Amino acid sequence: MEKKKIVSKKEIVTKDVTICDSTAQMLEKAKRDGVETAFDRAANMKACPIGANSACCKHCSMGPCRLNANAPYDKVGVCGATIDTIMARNFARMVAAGGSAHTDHGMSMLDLFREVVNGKILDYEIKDVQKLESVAQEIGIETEGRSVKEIATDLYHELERTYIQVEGEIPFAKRVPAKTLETWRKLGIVPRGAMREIMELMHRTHMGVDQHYENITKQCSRTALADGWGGSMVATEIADILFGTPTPVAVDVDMGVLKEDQVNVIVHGHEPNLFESMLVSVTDPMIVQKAKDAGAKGINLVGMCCSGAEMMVRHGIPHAGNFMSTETVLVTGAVDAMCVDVQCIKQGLVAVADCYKTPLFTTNPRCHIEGAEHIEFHEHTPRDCTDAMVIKAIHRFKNRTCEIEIPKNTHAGVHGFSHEYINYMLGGTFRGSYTPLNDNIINGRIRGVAGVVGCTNPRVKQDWVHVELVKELIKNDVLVLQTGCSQIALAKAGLCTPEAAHLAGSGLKEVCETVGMPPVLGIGSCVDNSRILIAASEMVKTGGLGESIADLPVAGAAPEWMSEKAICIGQYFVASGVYTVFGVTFPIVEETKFHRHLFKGLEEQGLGKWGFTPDPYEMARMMIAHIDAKRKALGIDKARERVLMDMTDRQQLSA
Ligand code: NFS
Ligand code: SF4
Repeated sequence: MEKKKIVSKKEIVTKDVTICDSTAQMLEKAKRDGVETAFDRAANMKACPIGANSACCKHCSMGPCRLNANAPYDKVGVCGATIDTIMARNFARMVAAGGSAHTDHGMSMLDLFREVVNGKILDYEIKDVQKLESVAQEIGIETEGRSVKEIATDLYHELERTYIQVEGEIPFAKRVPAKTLETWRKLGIVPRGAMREIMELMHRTHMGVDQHYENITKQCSRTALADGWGGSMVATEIADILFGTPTPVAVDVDMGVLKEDQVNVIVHGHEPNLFESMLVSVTDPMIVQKAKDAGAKGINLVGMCCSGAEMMVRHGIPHAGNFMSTETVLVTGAVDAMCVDVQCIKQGLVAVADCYKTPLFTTNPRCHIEGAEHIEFHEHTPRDCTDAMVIKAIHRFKNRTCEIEIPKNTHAGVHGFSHEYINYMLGGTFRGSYTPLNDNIINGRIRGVAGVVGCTNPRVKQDWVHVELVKELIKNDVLVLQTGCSQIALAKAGLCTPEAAHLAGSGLKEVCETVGMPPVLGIGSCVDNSRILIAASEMVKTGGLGESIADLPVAGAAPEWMSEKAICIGQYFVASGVYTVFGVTFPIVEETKFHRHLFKGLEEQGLGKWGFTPDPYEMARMMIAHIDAKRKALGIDKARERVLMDMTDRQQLSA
């Protein structure tokens, strides 16, 4: 293996940067091998404090203008823009970029769906007809006595509006609880098509256009909602229709899923079409034979990041790790190919892959990386790309030269709790229902529901904030729903098993044991956060917990966020009515008008609000306090006291 010179000066202490044993082990090996990762770079790259506050503007060449937290509040840019305008514009552009990523992903799914329905793509098919029909019915498409093709054609045209519609409300606005929708209408933030909203947001944040932070925030919400209830939701629903709706499945997570005697192929990224085709390639008997001829026992397909999470919940494909483990997994030397598509792909992968002679393939026309080999993926002929990558992986296996060290850690867990399954699991009859969930919230066994989601980030100890936060929440009877890299963090900590119920408070524990479910329900990828929105809507519609999403005893968190997508997700949860707390850092100066607007003003308008703390225990406290306040407003706070008293009484009796 070729040594690369480390340019970084400050050495990292592995136990300080991650609680993932495998990642730590590989960071030690990386040190020995002279390989640098984002952990090293984070230690040696001081974050710019002005940028961290979004207090700089480079929207025109009269600047760039730098204001900062310590400058007088009335200091303005050359054009006169205030710090509130500058922060709001920067924040808005994060929402626009993040929303674009999800909606473009959703649009790719819709393109694929159209070509499948037209019969132009034959390698994919509609796998879940029941889901097709239920989604169609929900948005007013007649299904009775009609063929799959007719329904699918109508559904395609209807969902296309999510992106290109110039006027009117997006189709999934029909899923929004009436009172929440009424608030959006009053504020003028019901999304039209995503393309229009993103375009308008970019226009309004241009130099010399929208210069009122409140008005910018409105378009921010509208754009974010076009993602949550639009782009992301379409991505999820179409993926379910084409590839199947997830149901609970036992899966192994962590780097121990790599196998020394097999050809290891990792798919990392976001869009499931590539991964689905790869699944077919690695099970093709002719290709498997080629692997055996090369001396391998077989081909081992493994996922990472969000596409990994999607394949894990849908097909039980093992998952090797989250965002901050994508470089370190290559340090094992055991990866024979890493195949990526879009989003969260660190450019740093190229250098690490190069050190271990692991081929790194880009596949999407939107994402080339200098130094990586590009084999373009075409949905009309998907196998051309995925077969070629596997063949190259087999070649690499045969010619492995570097030392291989695979951390021996795997964690079995149950994942794949789609909102449909939660319905069924708790309903327990032919007809699923959210009534038992609502009942358990009303009677206080479950205090509330939290969505804990999002990235990992080398600015904080990997996985630690996620794990500590979730442990606190379940200990306090808060049921946790999870997606993305956060879900992988908790899976590695062993919390995605029914046995983890013993870590839950007495009420939640009782529910988990009765149903046989973990206290932490893994749902899938980041676009699958839309499933959490749907679950929240169902809770409102089921009754007893208020009239809008803002009334529910729920809260959200992205404790180790890093991407613009995360900001967009946060904003769509907030605009939907959810208190959403972020960790790491928050890109806004405190005690400014814009900060007050996000953290308080939006709630006064009937939406949710933002919160921030890097500390997991404080985060849990803030979320639980919010849940308790909502319980009180609903008049169900007393019920919980009774349940807890019952519990103590019972314990006293049995003592
Ligand atoms: Ni979502 Fe962050 Fe990326 Fe997925 Fe992971 S880093 S915002 S969780 S892989 S998108
Ligand atoms: Fe400076 Fe205004 Fe130009 Fe921004 S838009 S760089 S604040 S002059």
